[in-house]
Amino acid sequence: MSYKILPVSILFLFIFSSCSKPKEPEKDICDGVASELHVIKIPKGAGYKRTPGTIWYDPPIKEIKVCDDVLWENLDQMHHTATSSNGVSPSFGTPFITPGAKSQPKHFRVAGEYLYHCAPHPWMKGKLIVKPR
Ligand SMILES: [Cu+2]
Repeated sequence: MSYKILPVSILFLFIFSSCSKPKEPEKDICDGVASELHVIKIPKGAGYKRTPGTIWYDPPIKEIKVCDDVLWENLDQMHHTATSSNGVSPSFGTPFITPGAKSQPKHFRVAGEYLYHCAPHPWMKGKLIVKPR
């Protein structure tokens, strides 16, 4: 009797072992990439000045590359954020950055233009341009 069961069980073992083979982990597009960390400063007094042309984020337009990180440093005496504007995808946002503090780095993996502003002071505007590598 076992001579009939053995080939069948071997067949099942074969099928199951080929099914449950662990998949190769997907390679992260940023693995091995020499990415950079960029710092954008929020100048002192930025929150009060609504006039166009004011530098709210320094630099106001920052060019980076895919896989780079950006953090914001708040040199002002008010709380600020860097929050992606409507329609920006993928969206991003920092929590409130307290005076003198830095945000956690944000990681950018998709090329494109990212307009952002400060949530409590929407006249404060900045732009990131993420270039492909
Ligand atoms: Cu603000």
